[in-house]
Amino acid sequence: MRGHLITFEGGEGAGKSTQISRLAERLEKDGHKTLVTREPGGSPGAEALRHVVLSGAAERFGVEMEAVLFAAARSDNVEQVIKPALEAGKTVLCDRYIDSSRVYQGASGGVDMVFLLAMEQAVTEGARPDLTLMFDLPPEEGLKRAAKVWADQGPDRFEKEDLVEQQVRRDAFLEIAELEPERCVVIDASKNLEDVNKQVDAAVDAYFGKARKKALA
Ligand code: Z5A
Repeated sequence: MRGHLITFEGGEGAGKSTQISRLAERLEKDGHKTLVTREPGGSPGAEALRHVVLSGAAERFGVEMEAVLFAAARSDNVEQVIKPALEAGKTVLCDRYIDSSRVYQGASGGVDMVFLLAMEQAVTEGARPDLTLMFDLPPEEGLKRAAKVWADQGPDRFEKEDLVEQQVRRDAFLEIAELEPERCVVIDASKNLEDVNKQVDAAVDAYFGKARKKALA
């Protein structure tokens, strides 16, 4: 029995991490064995690469090199963490995944999409997202929220970029959601916490409802 892979995508400060923790708690209470992971990172090998890509240490080697490093980190997380959890029937909640590469390295970084999708296909074999929640928020608001978090550690390599770049990314996430409506649900992340909780719960409940029907058919 394969478990379920739910990914959380969107711009900075959109509330993905907040919602993942809350949803994980709720799903556990409902009896789902749940595993939370993140990208870049998740497995020990991928966490080692996280520092390299987010510190900007690889920036001078070019966007293709960064794209390959993100894919290498994903490959390790998929093999060491995500696939074993799915094979054990767990629900995996992943903070960023393939759409972040398509958006940050592809739409905004300019890396060739054919190259990116080939790497994506190679490293996610058997671990394609079943449901993707796209957290949509005007970049100005996302940066305001994220700035509170940066007070401690400062912005990372990608958070330093300007609002025009952030808007390109917002549009690119929304375009993916439009092109792949069977797996993507857009969450209006500008709403208050209670409202966002409700949107996330509704999307996840609808997904599990459909999955149950499919399993019985
Ligand atoms: N990246 C890439 O380029 N290619 C890839 O393939 C992958 C990633 C996988 C990872 O960043 C970076 O890597 C990311 C893209 C790149 N860079 N950027 N930018 P990360 O993991 O360090 O951080 P992040 O994913 O961008 O998350 P974030 O900035 O921490 O935001 P968040 O998780 O979406 O938000 P949050 O931490 O839950 O909330 C932010 C604040 O807002 C916090 O104070 C909350 O209490 C508050 N909040 C949350 N919800 C609300 C609502 N509804 N109202 C008001 N305030 C709220």
